Amino acid sequence: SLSRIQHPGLQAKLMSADEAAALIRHGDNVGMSGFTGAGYPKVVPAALARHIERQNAAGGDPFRIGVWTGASTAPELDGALAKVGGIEMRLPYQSDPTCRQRINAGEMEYIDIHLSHVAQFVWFGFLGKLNVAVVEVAGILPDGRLVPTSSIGNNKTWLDQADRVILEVNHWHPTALEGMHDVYYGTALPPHRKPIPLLHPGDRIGEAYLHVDPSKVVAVVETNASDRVTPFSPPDAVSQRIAEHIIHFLGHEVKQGRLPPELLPLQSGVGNTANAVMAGLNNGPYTGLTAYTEVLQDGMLEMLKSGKMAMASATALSLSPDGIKEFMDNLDFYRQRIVLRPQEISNHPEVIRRLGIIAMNGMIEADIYGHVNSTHLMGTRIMNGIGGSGDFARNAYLSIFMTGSVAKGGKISCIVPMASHVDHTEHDVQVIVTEQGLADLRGLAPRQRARLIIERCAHPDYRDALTDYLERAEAVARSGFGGLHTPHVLPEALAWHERYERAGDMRAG
Ligand code: 0RQ
Repeated sequence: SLSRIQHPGLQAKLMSADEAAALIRHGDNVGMSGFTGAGYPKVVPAALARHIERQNAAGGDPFRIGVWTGASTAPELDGALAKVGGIEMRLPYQSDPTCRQRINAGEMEYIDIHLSHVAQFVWFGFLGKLNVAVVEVAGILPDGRLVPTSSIGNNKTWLDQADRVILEVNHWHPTALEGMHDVYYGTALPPHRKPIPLLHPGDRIGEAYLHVDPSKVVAVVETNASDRVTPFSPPDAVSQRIAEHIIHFLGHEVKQGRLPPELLPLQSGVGNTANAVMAGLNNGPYTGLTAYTEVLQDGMLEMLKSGKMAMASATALSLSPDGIKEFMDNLDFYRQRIVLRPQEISNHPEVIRRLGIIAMNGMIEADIYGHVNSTHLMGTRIMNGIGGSGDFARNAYLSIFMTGSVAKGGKISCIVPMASHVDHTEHDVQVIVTEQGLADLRGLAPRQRARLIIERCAHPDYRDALTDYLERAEAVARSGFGGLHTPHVLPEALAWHERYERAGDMRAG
């Protein structure tokens, strides 16, 4: 087989992961490839972690770096570096248990950033200098252009902005990926920006390859290792009910003439619930569907396969082992139906607003007025991050948030008097869905929203307590303390969370 490294100058830079990792220094900001477990470097981060561990064991100076990515990666990257205390600052999204634990223990800093903002924040210089890029690619062409992998994320920006570049060429990625990507190089800085010429989810507006200045490449490492693959559990009863409510609602919108029969491009978040909604749509009456999303999971792959979905745009694939096999076995089919783009385009507010996306994202909790918390448990502990949910929710045609009505076996209500952290304000949340039902909040004022959310979405165990809270809040306002627009009993607004932290149960007793 042809070598995957066809540029002679870059072939001359082949070395081991350990040698490459030794080129990263304490204090460097390192831009790594990787998005939801796809296309992250597989061996250099682990080699760096071993190096840091040895240095720590020898009692040397602390060695810590900034780790910037597309989104979440895998245990070999986030897990390995967090475990040895090697991360000073992490951004913009993570979902690794060790990372999470370190961040919440105050041992590691983390900035949670809208995924569409990251590239431009780096171009603007808002985040400081990017010193190193560690980017996984599927191959290097004779002229030095790079064949992207199962994700693009922020790779274009890392390769442009870093002083030193380390490439991991992973033989596991099929060469037939070539041609699936669309890397838009027309981004400029304000005040010189022009409209992004993307009018349909399938439009190709850029190039199939990433560019790098070969003189910046300090190392090339070869690997042959799989992306992180997580099997999906079959949809549980709660996810299935949520999916049914959403599908019923979309059907109603079509009947009312507010959605075309083929709907509008779908964005779907990560996880089992999102996957269940896709499975539901795949069994539904719709054809000619499209997706303009950031992560493409198994559910969408099945819709492409069945022909219900005509095409899908994303920045990363996040497939189960079965999904990967299906994808690899039928790459010629999927290459004509999937476009992978940089995340500043997959999540671009301009494009999302223009296309009119139906956004469907998971949440941790919502309050009675419709403010949504996607990121923090009990207001203080980070779970993952806002990811792209804000990019889509604010700019979507329809913004839907979903969760089970309770968590931890009923000890937590996911509908609360006041959200303990707000990622999406009432202004960006049009529909809330739980297995109990769906609240369509469009055109409703705060107290009307509250009554509908309690009636439709709250679990029966918590419904009376929420109604009681709302009524007492109204009484407090009527007695002269506060307003009736968005009434609260302020000293009680977060009492449910406080009770859970103290007693392990939000229910009074
Ligand atoms: O914890 O596993 O320890 O029991 O939170 O809950 O129900 O499995 O939810 O997997 O759908 O994730 C918001 C985290 C939901 C996700 C979030 C506990 C619960 C469980 C997970 P355990 P579920 P999901 C595109 C869009 C932000 C990013 C985003 C997310 C765990 O959807 O990260 O939308 N979203 N990106 O027990 C305390 C509550 C709780 C709670 C659930 N109210 N209080 N704990 N849990 N509700 C993708 C990207 O941007 C990359």
